[in-house]
Amino acid sequence: MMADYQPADSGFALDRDCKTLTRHVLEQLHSFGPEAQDLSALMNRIALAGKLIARHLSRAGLMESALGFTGETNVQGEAVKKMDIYANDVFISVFKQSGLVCRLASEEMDKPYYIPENCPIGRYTLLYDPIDGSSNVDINLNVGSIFSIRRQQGDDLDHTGADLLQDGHQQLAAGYILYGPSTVLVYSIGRGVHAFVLDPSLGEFILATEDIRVPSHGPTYSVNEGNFWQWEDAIRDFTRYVHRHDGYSARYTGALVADFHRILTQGGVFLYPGTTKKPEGKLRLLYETAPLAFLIEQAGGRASTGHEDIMGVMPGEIHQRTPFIVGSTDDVALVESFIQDHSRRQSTLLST
Ligand code: AHM
Ligand code: MG
Repeated sequence: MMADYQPADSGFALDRDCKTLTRHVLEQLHSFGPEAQDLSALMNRIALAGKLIARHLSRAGLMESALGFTGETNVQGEAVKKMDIYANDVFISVFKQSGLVCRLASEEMDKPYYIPENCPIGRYTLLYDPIDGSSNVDINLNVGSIFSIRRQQGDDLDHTGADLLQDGHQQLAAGYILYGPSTVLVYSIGRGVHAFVLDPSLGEFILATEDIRVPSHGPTYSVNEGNFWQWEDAIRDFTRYVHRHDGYSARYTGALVADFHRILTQGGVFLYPGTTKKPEGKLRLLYETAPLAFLIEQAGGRASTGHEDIMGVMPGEIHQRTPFIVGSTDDVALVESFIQDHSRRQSTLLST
């Protein structure tokens, strides 16, 4: 009689249990029902966009017309890079044939982009920042893509996306893709935060870390100190505090996704506060700060404007910006304590 087959414990065996993104999403939802199938298909499409963008980035220095500026400015008045447009269009084209998403909204487009053929069935909206940290693109440093999925509420007949003016709790899922030494996809559907690494030889995102928890305190503070004299006193006092206390290190890459990834995995705090030129800061609520707030809360951390939780902020318009303080609970609380102290002192001064 033949013995039962035993897989060899050798070079032929898999390095690890190769759990793909699709399988992970379905397992998370404990269901093969329509919503679970939709979310899994949505994540699959986002992964495809990530692979296409990663491939383009890896060869950009060898291609004509992949790097540099287009000469246009976007709705925010920022100079647009060719890579911003490439990545924006990649997301549109992968969702065009999906039947899942009726519209996409990104910081590169004035108004949401409609895919009319999907609208009768596709009741989801994808909000995204196609290339976050685009100043890094031309010098071969880290960049990312940020995404968030919301259910479409109503018909949005005038196509302005007015139903998107709701707080971060309306997000069904959020995440980012970090284009670094390896391409990493981090996502949450409200059941923890999970990281996948792209195995280029398989063309698949494979589970690397499940249920990431951000430490309650970490050594990193991440902020553009070039803006020091444009900040309010409270933020200046916070940075003076970390300069004078042992155990803090400054790390700032110029790409939010990269800086956030460090904080998510090792703890600490990232800040982009308001400045005299931009009192609401630089980062956009719907495409950047609300998705990352969703993730950090799922990982046990916090995201705040300094006065309220980011998840509770109601946007007044789709491209609204917010000050952003995100990371470990203790470190976010420390920044907030400086802001609250200053507010208290100001109101005492005003009342005397
Ligand atoms: P972008 O999405 O247009 O690239 O802008 C967002 C980026 C973030 O990735 C980063 O944290 C920040 O802008 C850097 O801005 P600054 O150069 O003002 O520090
Ligand atoms: Mg951008």
